[in-house]
Order: sequence, then structure tokens, then C-alpha cells
Amino acid sequence: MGYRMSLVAFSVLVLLVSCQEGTSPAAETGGEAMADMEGMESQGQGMEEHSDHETKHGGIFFMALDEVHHLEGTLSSPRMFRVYLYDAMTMPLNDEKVQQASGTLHWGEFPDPPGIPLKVGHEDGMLMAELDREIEFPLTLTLLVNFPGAAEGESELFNFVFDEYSKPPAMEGSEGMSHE
Ligand SMILES: [Cu+2]
Repeated sequence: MGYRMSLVAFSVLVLLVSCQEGTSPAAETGGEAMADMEGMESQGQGMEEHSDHETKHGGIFFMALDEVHHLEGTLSSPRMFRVYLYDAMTMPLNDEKVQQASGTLHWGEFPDPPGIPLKVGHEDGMLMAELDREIEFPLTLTLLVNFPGAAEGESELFNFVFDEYSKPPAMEGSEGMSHE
């Protein structure tokens, strides 16, 4: 099984920095038509790929080494680990893509076999694994994920260390965001 065990947290930091470079100054002097010709790189609704690395469910967030996917792991109860898979825009993967993903969850910091297979969950982009032992904090879990589009057996490894249960972010009405 060829999983890519690199310093995931470290590479996330590096890629975060390189992601920031994508913001292109659109301000050109007197060139209204220029925007159509040069603004091709961002086809999204004003969003750049990799501009959103925020957790959505109060879990632990990673960018995948394939530089496309993102994921977030949560521990919501003594029994349930969930992983949310996202695309480059940090939107949940659709059902079809989620069906193509697979993975196993392992106790501790190594992917010792056999691992607990992930099952498709009932939320967008979500897979889950039911923990089969008593947990104790801090809890270290290792996740091997085969992303949609990856070769068979080509899995990425993610280490999660939970100090407590994940808290879903509070639903706040306004976050002071300005829409223009
Ligand atoms: Cu990213």
C-alpha cells in the first residue's frame, strides 16, 4: 500500500502561502475590456481556488497533497469520526465523487492494518467511521484516503490529534462580512 507519508501539516503551511499568490490585481488603468481577456484564471464567482481553508464543522482541516482536495475530520461523540471531503473551492464533493472515494481510519499515528473502513455518510461530501474502542484524550487517529481520481492504492495519510470533541461552529447571524 503506497501511501504518501510526508509532513502534511508542514506542507499545508507552505501551500497556504503559495495559495495567496493567486490574487491578481485587477486594477488596470483605463482598460475596461482588459478584464475579459486577462481575468480568465478565476472562473468561480469571485473566488479563487484554495482561498478558503477554514473548517466548516469545527474539526481539523487539511489540504491534500494532490493540491486539489481538502478535508476536515471531526470527532463528534465517543463513537463517531466523520471526514468531510471538499474540492479546490472548499465546496463539498458531490455524491458521485464521494462514492469514488474510499479510506480507512486507524488508531494511533500509523496506518496499522486493518483499519476501520469509511462508509458514505448522510451529509454532503461526508464519510464516516464508527470507532470500535474506548477513546481517551488526546486521541490520535490516522486516516488513509483514496481521493476520487487517484490511482488505486494511491492513498494519502492524515494524522488527527483531538484534545476534545469537535464543536460545530455557532450559527452566527452576522460575521461582519461586507458584500459589495
Ligand atoms: Cu487549498
